[in-house]
Amino acid sequence: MSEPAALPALTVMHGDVALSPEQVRAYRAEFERFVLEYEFGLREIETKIGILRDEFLRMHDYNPIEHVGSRVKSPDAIIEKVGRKGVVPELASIREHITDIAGVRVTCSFVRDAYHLFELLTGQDDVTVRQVKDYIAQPKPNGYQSLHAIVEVPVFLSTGAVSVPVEVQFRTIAMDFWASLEHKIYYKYDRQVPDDLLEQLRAAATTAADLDARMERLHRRVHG
Ligand code: 0O2
Repeated sequence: MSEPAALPALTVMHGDVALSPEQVRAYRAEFERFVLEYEFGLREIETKIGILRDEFLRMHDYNPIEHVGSRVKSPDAIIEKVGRKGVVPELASIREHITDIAGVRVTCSFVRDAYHLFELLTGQDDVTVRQVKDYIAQPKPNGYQSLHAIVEVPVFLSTGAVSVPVEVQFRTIAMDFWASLEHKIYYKYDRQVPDDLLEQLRAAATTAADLDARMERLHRRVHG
């Protein structure tokens, strides 16, 4: 009996179907374009936040923003979320249902600044608010606090305008400190955090909120 013919080295399987190198290249180009739109959406939002920060600094001699960070979700994280949320694994469906592929985090000095920046950004004519989750007014059961907005911003490409969703998180330094530690603990214990640690995290979130309130009172007393 003769040996079966070896598959060409570049054959890639998509389900039960073998893809040709051209098809693989086309998929890759489509995915690159998909991610690129989110990178451009991030840039638009970052520019808007940067302009607000510079205006505050130059005209009011006050900087309400401590730090701005941004990221496009990694392909692995997108795939994980697609599986977890039961989204159809096709680009059009992912585009519709996964709204935090582009994310900007704005860390502010005070709670009041977080809300103020949220109002200033979401009040802009070319920014459409798709969803708001106010975890400052209503913290998550684990203590997590932050103000989340999914906004859509137009990006003008050579092929025309596309509306790109970007998740913007507004929080204080204390909230950010808490969230980054909680995130590390969550992954260290592979999402099964022991009860006593969960309790301590909740207590720490309350302490962080107290600190925010106290610092804001001090600030108001000094600056009005
Ligand atoms: P990363 O690494 O920041 O991208 P879900 O994503 O299913 O939890 P949903 O409804 O899609 O929830 O969005 P939600 O609740 O607005 O949360 C999205 C993001 O907020 C998360 O993104 C985190 O960045 C942050 N976040 C929400 N809850 C918590 C929390 O309890 N602890 C911490 N540390 N961060 C939180 P990703 O994709 O999970 O992570």
